[in-house]
Amino acid sequence: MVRRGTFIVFEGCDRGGKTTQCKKLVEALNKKNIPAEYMNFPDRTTAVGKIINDYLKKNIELPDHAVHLLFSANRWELEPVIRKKLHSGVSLVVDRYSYSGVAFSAAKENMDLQWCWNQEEGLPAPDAVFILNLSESASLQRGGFGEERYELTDFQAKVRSNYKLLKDPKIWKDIDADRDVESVHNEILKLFEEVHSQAVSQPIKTL
Ligand code: DGP
Ligand code: NA
Ligand code: NA
Repeated sequence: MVRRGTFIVFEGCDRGGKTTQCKKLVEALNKKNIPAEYMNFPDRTTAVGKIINDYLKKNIELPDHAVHLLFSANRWELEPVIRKKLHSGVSLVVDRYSYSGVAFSAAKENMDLQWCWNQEEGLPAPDAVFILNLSESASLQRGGFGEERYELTDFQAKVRSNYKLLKDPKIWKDIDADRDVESVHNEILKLFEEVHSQAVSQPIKTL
């Protein structure tokens, strides 16, 4: 019998080094002959993802509820792929997921956190969420934000406080992202090994 893969999600505010750390983890696992793949949300390459990209680049405007449903649909359209890969024994290292989704969407006025979360219910649940915590001072040192929607200091502060509301202590691992890339990577690798040894013998849960 093939042992299922482990499902890891990386979360955190923008500029915390999520993408770098995801890619380094996948590389390190593949070197150890642990099959692992990188996935990224929003996946801007799908039909829904193209609309999301236009929205983030401010080419189009959309009502906030509709935007959340699009981001959520983007996760749902890849749900069968996530399940299939995990069942085939591939571990997934996923750059943002429902926690980002809800933290960002609910940071807007008139958007209810529970309503946002309801759209995510039933998606495969990760075995662990690695949250890269970047202090505000370290964040400022990492250079300016880009031009995309949401890349504003006040908005990111709201996102940060929303993450705290979504924290599930059983699977949530806080990681200090103020340190250098290699130190953060080494901690992540250790955490992965702990989670992986448990996860492979357990069924995939749902959100
Ligand atoms: P990235 O390509 O990782 O920089 O992500 C693009 C942006 O999309 C980032 O600012 C976070 C945001 N985002 C991710 N998921 C959702 C969601 O479900 N809803 C909203 N409103 N924003 C999201
Ligand atoms: Na991403
Ligand atoms: Na809100």
